[in-house]
Amino acid sequence: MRKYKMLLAGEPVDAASGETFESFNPYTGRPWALIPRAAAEDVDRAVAAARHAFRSPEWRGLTPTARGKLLSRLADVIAARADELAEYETRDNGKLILEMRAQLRYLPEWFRYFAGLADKLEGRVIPIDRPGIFNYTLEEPLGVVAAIVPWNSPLMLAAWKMAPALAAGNTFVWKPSEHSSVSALEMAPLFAEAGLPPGVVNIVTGFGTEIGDALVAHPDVAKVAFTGGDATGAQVYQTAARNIKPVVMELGGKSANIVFADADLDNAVKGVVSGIFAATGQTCVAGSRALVHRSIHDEFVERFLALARTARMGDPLEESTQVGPITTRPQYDKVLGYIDIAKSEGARCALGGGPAARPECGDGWFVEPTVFTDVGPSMRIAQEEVFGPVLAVIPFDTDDEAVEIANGTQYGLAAGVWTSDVARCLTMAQRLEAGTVWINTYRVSSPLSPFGGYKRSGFGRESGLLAIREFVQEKSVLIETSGAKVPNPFIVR
Ligand code: TXE
Repeated sequence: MRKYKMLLAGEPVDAASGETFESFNPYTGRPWALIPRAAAEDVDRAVAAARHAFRSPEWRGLTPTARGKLLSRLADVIAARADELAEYETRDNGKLILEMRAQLRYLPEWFRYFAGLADKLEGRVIPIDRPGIFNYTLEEPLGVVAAIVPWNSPLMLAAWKMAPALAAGNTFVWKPSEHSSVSALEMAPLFAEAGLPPGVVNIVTGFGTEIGDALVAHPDVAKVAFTGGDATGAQVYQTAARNIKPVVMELGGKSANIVFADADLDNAVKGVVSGIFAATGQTCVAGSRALVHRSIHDEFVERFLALARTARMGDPLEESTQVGPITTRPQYDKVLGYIDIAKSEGARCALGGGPAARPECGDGWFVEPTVFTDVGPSMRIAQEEVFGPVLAVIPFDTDDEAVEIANGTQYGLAAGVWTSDVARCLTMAQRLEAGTVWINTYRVSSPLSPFGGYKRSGFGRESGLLAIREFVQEKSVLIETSGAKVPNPFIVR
């Protein structure tokens, strides 16, 4: 068993209590690493380290250009370790090595992109309507940013928060998921290697239910960046509200992949398969509802099932594996629970529908790729986030009906559209209530492109030019330049 330490003030440390917990390999269902089990006092230590670093000349004294260079160096250091980090992620969360490798090789781009923005926070000169007053603004960092991250893409979802927060001059306390802390702790030494001063990034590990509140409520945490489920998001939001604290949050979804009669069916089938079975459906943007035009419904389903049946399950470290295990035991139970709910609601199970009892799946937490047809838009399987390899197929007759069904959930993270009609591309992009609309493609992301939710999927944006604005505050400076005497001091000017 590998035993890990947290990162506080640049030092590898145990939890103050000395307690640890086990991290599981979802492919074997067995523990493989020991992670420090932090408590509130460890959160205090982490925030104090970040607060100290925020005020230190080593960090605050850097020019934004120098800060950007440090982030570029961090990108290089991560790039050199990308494959190694990917392997740790696969062992810890069971996602395919091919996917994690691609993700980790691309991850440095987030640091490079925001490194480039570090010295472009320019402030403004305001042509103020008060004679004799010179008014300008400063774009200042907030202070300590706390990031709470889930298990499905541990390093990527952390990087989406860390890169803009550091570029803007904040310091960082990172709480990975208790289900996937290993890659964060493996990354811990890289910050010093890149030349970041100690305490700029701190990692505190443990259970959300034990340290989440302490972190979110901590008076020295200036902002919380959260990705996770909406129920947890609501708790985080409440705690933040009680402490008058801003948050940015991404809370998952129930994304619709809409296939029109004029779509290139081959592409659409592959796109919808990838939307739901890639990452074993454990992605916030999973296209978990396929809305299919009635005229092509049967042909689409037939071709979809034919392709889905070929999915090779097994060891996620094998490059030939196409569908891996579910990351956590509770999530495995949740997915199977939703399969039962769908059956009891009257949906027709056209594929899968239970645990995968294949020899290549060993003792891991595997669920068969599952497809339900005859799904009504108001069924729970069509409304609630499953976060697993379970697709609900819903037929539609008109564009209006497709839009109504697609928009008819509380979520609004992403949507996919498959059509060859340019006018339809444009109108659907406009009418869909989702933070991202993919047209004739799915799951493309980039540091340059804003990402975030509409409705219950969250608020604020990660990636893209404006993401750095989540981590700055604007200060307005007003200077009297005319030399005029202060007029009547009892009247506000
Ligand atoms: O996520 P949680 P879980 C959805 C998905 C899944 C469900 C639950 O539907 O089935 O959420 O997954 C920390 N205060 N998504 O339980 O609980 C926790 O330690 C502060 C969608 O894994 O949201 C972890 O670091 N923090 C999602 C992080 O919150 C708390 C990705 C996320 O955990 C806390 C993952 C508390 N009270 C799951 N309780 C997406 N948007 O992509 C827990 N945490």
